[in-house]
Amino acid sequence: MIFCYNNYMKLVSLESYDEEQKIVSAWNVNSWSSLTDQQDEGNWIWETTGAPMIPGYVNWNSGEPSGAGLFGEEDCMAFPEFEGGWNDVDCYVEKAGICELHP
Ligand SMILES: [Ca+2]
Ligand SMILES: [Ca+2]
Ligand SMILES: [Ca+2]
Repeated sequence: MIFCYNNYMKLVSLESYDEEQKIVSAWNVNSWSSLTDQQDEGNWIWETTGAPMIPGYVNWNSGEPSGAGLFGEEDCMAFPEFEGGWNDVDCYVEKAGICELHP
């Protein structure tokens, strides 16, 4: 997300339940994260850190990631959605983006 890069930050990566809860309670907004499987469908990577999702913290809603976009494969992860966890969504949808400082 351009806004983040312009401010020396990157789109948020969630390393733990604790981190996610702090972010959700601070901003209470449906936001993009840096988790994406755009490069390789089904292979989720935190783009900001380059870390693969597995092994690591995972909080998908039940039935997600569904890869069920009308015009795409839902390659970007947004949170919190529906049950409060993660959902894969088509990347062109407009949402807020929470940035994280990565010096
Ligand atoms: Ca983080
Ligand atoms: Ca996908
Ligand atoms: Ca989905």
